[in-house]
Amino acid sequence: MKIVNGSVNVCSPGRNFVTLKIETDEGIYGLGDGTLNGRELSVVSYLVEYVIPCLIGRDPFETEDIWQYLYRGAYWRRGPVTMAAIAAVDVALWDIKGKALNTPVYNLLGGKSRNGVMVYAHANGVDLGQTVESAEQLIERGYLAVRAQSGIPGLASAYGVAQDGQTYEPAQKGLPAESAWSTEKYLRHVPMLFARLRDRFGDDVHLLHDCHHRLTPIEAARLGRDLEPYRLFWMEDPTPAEQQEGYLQIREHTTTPIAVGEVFNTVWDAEMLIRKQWIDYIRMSIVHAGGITHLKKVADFADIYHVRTGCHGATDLSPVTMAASLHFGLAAHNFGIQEHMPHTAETDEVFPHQYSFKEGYMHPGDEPGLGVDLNEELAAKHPYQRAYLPISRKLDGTLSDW
Ligand code: CS2
Ligand code: MG
Repeated sequence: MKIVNGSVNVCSPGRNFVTLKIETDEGIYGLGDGTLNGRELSVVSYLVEYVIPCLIGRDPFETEDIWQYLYRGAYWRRGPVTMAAIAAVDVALWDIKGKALNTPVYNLLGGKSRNGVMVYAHANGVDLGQTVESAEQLIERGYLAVRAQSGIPGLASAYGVAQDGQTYEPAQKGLPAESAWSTEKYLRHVPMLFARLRDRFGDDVHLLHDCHHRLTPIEAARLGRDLEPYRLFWMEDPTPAEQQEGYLQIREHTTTPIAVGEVFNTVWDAEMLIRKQWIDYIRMSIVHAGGITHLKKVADFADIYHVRTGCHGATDLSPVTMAASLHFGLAAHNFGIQEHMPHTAETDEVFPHQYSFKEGYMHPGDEPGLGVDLNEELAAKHPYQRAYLPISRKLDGTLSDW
């Protein structure tokens, strides 16, 4: 079998998605996601101008050699644009392999290690009461794990919290929106949220929280300690991780489990974090970390150090990535949990898929390949619209981490 064509679809059924389609001389095609929220067209250009021409004539079964060719062969390694483009190719090739061998991708990754993939959903509200209510609705729908984010008194908006009863979606059209941030107000408020949630729902439900890289290590250490009575499943992205030793400081002070990695691109962003066992969950995603081929290596490396997976699964990761993550999560021995932020109905129509949710778990389905498709005619009705993630500033105007 040979690759005969590659094309990139950019559509915006509610938000932007970049999808690579690789076609073969046997009529089998595969799909890969290359969406990089707020910087989508840079991946399109990387794929169209540089990557696709190198794929024509290649055997799509050679996922390892093609991965190395695109990573080492470019000389310029790593970074979100490069790794999203490599991921798009890699996932499309795994999809082709599964279809050609007439088996779901999870069988190519070691087969099923469990019956389903536990997922967590997002509860949020402008205040504690609304957040508790939102969590209640999710628990009633069958979720066993809930991430909770709440508005903070004195701040007009907060990360992860929807405005005006809309569904939360961070990227916005127009230039980047700016919001005000106060670490002091946040640190005072969050423990109260988890006290309320434990009080209302008891000990069985898994509770998670995302700090979105906004704290210093010592602030995160304090938050981790304050949250210990509420037994969180994890505290996510407590501090930026370019300087990996910051996580040692957090680790030394708290037993609250720590998850990080949604902005990482290769194992080198997490090598020390994993090897020194400063984290409990590695949250790298298939789309932003070079595809299934690389994430499998990261997970196998992490397994040695008792670190489990927790793949990023926000709405800016397309249904193609969701499907790939579910195949991966079903097979990986050290799977931890998978994020599930459901897509809009429009997105689900553009990307018909086999994956499903039941009683807290998701399953990728048993169709050959990934079990996800792209309706190109429908996609054409939702043209790309430039959008940006917001910017955050401290109360005195200093730019801070959003
Ligand atoms: C996130 C995302 O889902 C998460 O945990 O932190 O909401 C993240 O902000 C977006 O994916 C950015 O594109
Ligand atoms: Mg996050």
